Amino acid sequence: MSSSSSAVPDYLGDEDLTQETRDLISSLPSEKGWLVSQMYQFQGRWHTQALLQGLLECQKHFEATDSDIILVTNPKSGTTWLKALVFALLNRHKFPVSSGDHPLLVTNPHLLVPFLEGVYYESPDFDFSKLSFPRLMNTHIPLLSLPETVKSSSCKIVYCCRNPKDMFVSLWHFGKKLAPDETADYPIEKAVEAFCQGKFIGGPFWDHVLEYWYASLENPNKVLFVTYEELKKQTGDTIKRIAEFLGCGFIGEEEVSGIVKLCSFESLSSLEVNREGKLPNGMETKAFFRKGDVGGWGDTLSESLAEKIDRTIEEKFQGSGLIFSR
Ligand code: PAP
Repeated sequence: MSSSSSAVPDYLGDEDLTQETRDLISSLPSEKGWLVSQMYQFQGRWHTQALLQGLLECQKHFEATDSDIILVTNPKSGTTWLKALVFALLNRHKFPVSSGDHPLLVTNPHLLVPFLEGVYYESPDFDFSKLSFPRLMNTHIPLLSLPETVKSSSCKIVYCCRNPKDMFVSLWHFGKKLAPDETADYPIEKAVEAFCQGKFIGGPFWDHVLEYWYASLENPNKVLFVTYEELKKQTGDTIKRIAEFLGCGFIGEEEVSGIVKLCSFESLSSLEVNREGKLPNGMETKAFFRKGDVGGWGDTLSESLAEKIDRTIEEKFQGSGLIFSR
């Protein structure tokens, strides 16, 4: 499958839509979006047409097994990092983190952990049953749209959430890098407005986060909720929480610090594969590594835009017990 430009991934395009998807989207509410020309509302959430097709295929065909592990995020909330951490954790006996030939040293995390709806769109023939067990996969699919077997099986979900201002800013820069021509004339004020109305890729942001948040409270053996910020502040302790949740057995302090080091922003972003590599869809791997910090939104958002996001977030998360720093 071809990309619409050399850098834009297929799943932001619309070149390979099936007739079934075209028929469906013609009946869905649609909005002109930032980064993608058109977004469609399906089961209450806004999707790009390609990822919507991936989601529909995933709903139809994906069969979860009890040992599966699914990493869930909103885009730009720590997906790449979480993939690296959990891959290193699960494979620590097969690939000791201190060994000089660890797969993460030569392979981008996105190639080690398949992205469900992206794969169902870009490579519909991909055989998930061939993955080694326990299978590790990731998705941005909202809880209510997950394939039935993900909900009915005993598979585990690790959800990572990020401060919305940092997440928005990360996506903003990602989009600009990926599609400079398409995004050049789009004012950030308009993008913030759309984000706060929930009419943004994957949005509403708060619905995505809150449904997994409440699921983690109701069913803590099924869903573990972590944040990018706690991963930053207490990486080792958060890895131990994830390991315990996944039933990984004993994990020594040295192994934990080896994983922290191997998967750190500094380490991953300096590897050749993540500086100069490309994913099969043509995306440059360096697009997944920018600053990797907490609270860096200030260099992109004016005070009034930050205030607008803060007000929205406070209103939407009120009473949930989830609090984001201002
Ligand atoms: P995705 O959802 O498209 O896969 P994702 O990996 O969630 O993207 O987001 C990329 C963000 O994670 C970037 O944040 P920034 O724009 O604010 O800098 C990227 O720098 C950050 N990131 C990637 N790898 C790491 C890492 N190992 N540690 C910390 N942050 C990281």
